[in-house]
Amino acid sequence: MEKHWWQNSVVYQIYPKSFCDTNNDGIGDINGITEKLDYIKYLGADIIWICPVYCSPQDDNGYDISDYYNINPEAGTMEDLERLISEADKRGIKIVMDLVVNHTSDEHKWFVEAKKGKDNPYRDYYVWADPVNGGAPNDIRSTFGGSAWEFDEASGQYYLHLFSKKQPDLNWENPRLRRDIYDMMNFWIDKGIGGFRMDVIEYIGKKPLEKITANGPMLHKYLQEMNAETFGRKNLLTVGECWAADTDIAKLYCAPERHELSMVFQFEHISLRGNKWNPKKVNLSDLKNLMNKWQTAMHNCGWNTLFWNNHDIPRVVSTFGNDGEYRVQSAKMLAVMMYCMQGTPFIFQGEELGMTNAYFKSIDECRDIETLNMYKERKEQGISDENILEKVRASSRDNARTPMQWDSSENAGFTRGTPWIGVNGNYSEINAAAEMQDKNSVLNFYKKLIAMRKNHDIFIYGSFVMLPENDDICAYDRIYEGKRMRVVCNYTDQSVHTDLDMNGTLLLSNYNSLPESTLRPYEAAVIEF
Ligand code: TEU
Ligand code: CA
Repeated sequence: MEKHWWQNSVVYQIYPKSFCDTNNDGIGDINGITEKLDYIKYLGADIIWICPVYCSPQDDNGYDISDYYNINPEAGTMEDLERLISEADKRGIKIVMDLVVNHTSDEHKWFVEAKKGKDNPYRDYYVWADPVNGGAPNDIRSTFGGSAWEFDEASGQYYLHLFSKKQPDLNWENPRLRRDIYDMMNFWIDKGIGGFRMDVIEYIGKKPLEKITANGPMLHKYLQEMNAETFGRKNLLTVGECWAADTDIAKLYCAPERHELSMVFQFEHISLRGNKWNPKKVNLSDLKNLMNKWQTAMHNCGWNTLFWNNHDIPRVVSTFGNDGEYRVQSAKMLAVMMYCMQGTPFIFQGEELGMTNAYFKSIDECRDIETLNMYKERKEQGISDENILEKVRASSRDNARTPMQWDSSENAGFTRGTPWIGVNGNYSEINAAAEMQDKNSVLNFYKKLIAMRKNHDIFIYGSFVMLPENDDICAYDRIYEGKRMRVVCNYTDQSVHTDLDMNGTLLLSNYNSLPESTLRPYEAAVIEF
């Protein structure tokens, strides 16, 4: 397979609203990202994906865009963004922008026009349908609760919204809409960005009246067209968010000869937790099966993303690890297990500090529309506050969205104003300033791990062999040009026995010594043979 710059890169994902606030209005901003570029450089990441900073009424924190060509005033200005791109460039860092084109805000001018009537030229930019038996066209549900169809009094038709009512779905069957999207993408490409992360891109080929949402019949035709019309010859990183992808579907997106995307986010490992609001602890054998499946299936015919966290997912150390006694050890172990595989790592802000879930005490501390809608629905069903809060603590997206913990000063150094969402109470212990000083911190471990990846091609190009260990241990080899690298992880808080050969050179360990036949709790090591 042809080599690409994004294969040996490491991405750092930023949720701008919660990253760093420079004007003390309580909301993180673009200048806050620029201010922290040296921190990202210290960590060793060389790509930054920033969640949406475009004009938006913020019904879904920027995933409801009202103007693709301008920056939301709370986030800053276009000049700020251009400065971020050029300052990042000086440090060898590329900026990947979020592309949200399955839907817009209902305040986008296209939708404002579309609502004016059936013969408005923008009507067909969105998905409209007549009532059926006096009600919604069918029973498709919105991800954020309730019907995905909203009635429009004025025209007597329904419009589709797979997310909130304020996020009407775009109609990709309309070639004029597609042209406008491609022009917008080229506007951003011309600003010198490094690529796009494509929000719920799997929905753009939808056939809602046939109840097809993800993986619709035209999806890949549109992506091939998009590739040809925009980033195709520019050597950018493109990554699609694809909750419904299995390995065969993933290959359709990223097999090189198909000219679609560089890679996709697949969520099978996250989905092992089961029901969103009723998650279970994932057992290692299921996880290992998935790792093996993806690593083997994509080798030489696609490219994987490697991630545990993003802005929609609770903190990995609290879900797959142990955020109590073994917080530091388990955070490091999970990093080794994930980021020594083949693929491009995506590290979500704060993950490199071992930041934990928020343990909200009241629903008033939450801001996320998905969480608040769920709360309201369940309250109406008579379910108790305590019962709902338990679900929120385990699964709310707000777990990932509490402010970045920079230091031990008030509000964790995120803002000197009032933060839009409260800071996690553990910031005096868990913060970047303290971790930079501590050579055994999670942060410095991530830094070492990233440097190790960059220094050994085997992590980028090597093949993958899962070793048949018991279900407390995850062990795999990477093999490349006659060399072998062995990764060994204890997934439990107990000592566990292994007969694995670990007699090689230690490259990385969370106990700072070669493992012995009894692995210590959450012990992880990378050994070169
Ligand atoms: O997420 C897509 C998506 O399906 C998620 O809403 C997911 O199902 C949910 O978060 C699980 O709790 C993307 C963005 O990442 C998310 O932030 C947006 O809210 C959503 O699209 C709509 O744009
Ligand atoms: Ca601000």
